[in-house]
Amino acid sequence: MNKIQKPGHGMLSEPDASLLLRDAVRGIAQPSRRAFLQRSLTLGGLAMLSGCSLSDNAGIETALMRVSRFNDDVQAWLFDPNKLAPTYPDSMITRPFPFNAYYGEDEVRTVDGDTYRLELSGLIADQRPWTLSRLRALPQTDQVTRHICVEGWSAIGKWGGVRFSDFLRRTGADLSAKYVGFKCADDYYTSIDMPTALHPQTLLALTYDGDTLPPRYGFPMKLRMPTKLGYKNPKHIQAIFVTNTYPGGYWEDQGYNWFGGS
Ligand SMILES: Nc1nc2c(c(=O)[nH]1)N[C@H]1C(S)=C(S)[C@@H](COP(=O)(O)O)O[C@H]1N2
Ligand SMILES: [Mo]
Repeated sequence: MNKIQKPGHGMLSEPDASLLLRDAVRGIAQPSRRAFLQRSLTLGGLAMLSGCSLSDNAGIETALMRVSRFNDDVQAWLFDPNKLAPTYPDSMITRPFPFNAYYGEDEVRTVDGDTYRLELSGLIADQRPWTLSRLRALPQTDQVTRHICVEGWSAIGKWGGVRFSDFLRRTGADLSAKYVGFKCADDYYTSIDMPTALHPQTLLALTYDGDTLPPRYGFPMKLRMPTKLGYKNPKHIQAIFVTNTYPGGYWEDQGYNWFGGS
């Protein structure tokens, strides 16, 4: 792929890879499938599934890429959207938490919080735009979860904000619709399935590690889903829409699989 490799966090160490495989397997609902994967999804199993040599970090990275490109049906079968992703103690938070985007950190978008309005469209009854203060006035929750990027790194972080299911219900979104799409302040966009949108760990995140979400992590707001790979988690969200027409995404339209389950 044509993403620029940023120094510092491009590679995954072997214990890190084992950890995220263990987490992924724990997230699988059906005991028989879980047992099968617990046997096969070791680093050796990953090598087998992906056909990659895992003798070095570059190999692990390529293997994770290939596994993430499993077609959507296979991923939907492997990753149950009703299951909770693992959470971690604050002491395990990765510091500093890595930055990633399709551009470098010197080009991070700055959004003016005072004039910011979240736009809603599509199959949503109440489409009044939201100010940041109205979003902050909604009930908030936080969680420490692992973010996994297909570029081959993972990191644990703490995000706080509004449960997305609460937000969708409050705005009268059609919860029987297929997709929720996101448009961002940069040129990024992505979309998710409704079951993932309604997952209890899917947050409209307004804070990172207890403070206002900094620009590099997506100020004023990002969608945080521990059940999806990094590229499915849009930062700098400007507009949200609910639709039955497949909306695609920035990386998805370049060949990344749409389901992107982790
Ligand atoms: N708006 C926007 N959101 C984005 C991206 C982006 O380029 N623009 N990159 C995605 C990818 S690939 C990753 S891994 C995460 C990185 O989030 P972080 O900077 O909080 O680590 O953001 C995701 N969301
Ligand atoms: Mo990513």
